[in-house]
Amino acid sequence: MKRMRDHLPSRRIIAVLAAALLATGTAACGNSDTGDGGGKDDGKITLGFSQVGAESGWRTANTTSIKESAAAAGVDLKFDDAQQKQENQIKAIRNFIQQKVDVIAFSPVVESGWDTVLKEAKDAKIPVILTDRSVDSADKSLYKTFLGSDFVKEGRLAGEWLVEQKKGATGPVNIVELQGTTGSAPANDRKKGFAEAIAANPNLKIIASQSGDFTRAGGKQVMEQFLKANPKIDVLFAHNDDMGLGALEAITAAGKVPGKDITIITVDAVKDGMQALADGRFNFIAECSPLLGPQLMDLAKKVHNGEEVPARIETQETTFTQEQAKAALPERKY
Ligand code: GZL
Repeated sequence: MKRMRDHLPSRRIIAVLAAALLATGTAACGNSDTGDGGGKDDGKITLGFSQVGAESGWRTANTTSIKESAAAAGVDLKFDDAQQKQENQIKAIRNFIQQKVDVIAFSPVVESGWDTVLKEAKDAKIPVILTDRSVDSADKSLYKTFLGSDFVKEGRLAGEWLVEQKKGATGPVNIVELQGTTGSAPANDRKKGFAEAIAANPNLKIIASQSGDFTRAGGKQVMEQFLKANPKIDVLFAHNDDMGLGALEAITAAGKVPGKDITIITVDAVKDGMQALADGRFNFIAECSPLLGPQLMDLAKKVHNGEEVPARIETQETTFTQEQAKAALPERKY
């Protein structure tokens, strides 16, 4: 049988070849979503972010920083709020893998239980960035970097201030502690740093310590229990402003004067906490900055491009007394 092409005029052959090339070209373009993430050909990177939740003023400020920075950096942000549940974060990360995002970032609600899903991201060749909170995975290859605070230092600064304030104490100084979310890096580390610092003065004793889950409601509820069970409370150390603000309601309802009858030390320095400090209802705050967005976007682009980044990037923070809060309040961004 004569082969077809022997009968086609040369113009036809060129048209057939052109159509074939075009089809191949289109197919190649359509398959560009080759698991190298995004599948976008507009040069924008796609970042999947799993947020802890919306439990505190700090978290709200952190979410705002991330969303505004993504928009400013031209990063296509896929944002998920896990409502403080680890299973929701794991689900979100799996969705990001399915969607073949370019980079995954998240703030792990608790330290443990991440190796399996982080291995899935690694197998999918999607780099992961930890922000704000860290994980206790032994395998450091499961993520590219950690961006956030030194929580042990925050706890230590809080404790050192108290040691200085109470160095003249002759009798026991009874401390109650409102811990953050059980199992979370900030709760574990702030507790550790504070306890190490107050060991310098044997009069300083933690007589009760319980989680208020970083929320105002939790802080109020647990402080009510502390007040019922302990007639003499001299100091409250709350792992964040929000639990301290909730505790204020319980302290006042118990007929005590916050900032005077009970010295109150917190962490974060969000606007409402700084206002309580300036008003004399709090006594000292160790700052924890939520403004991680700009650095996160820069890191996301770098890891997507395969650039080397430091294993750990710590935010610069300070502390505030009542006088310092009064001076700083007008400039506070969050
Ligand atoms: C700390 C952050 C903590 C804040 C809380 O980096 O993870 O979680 O201190 C927030 O206010 O809920």
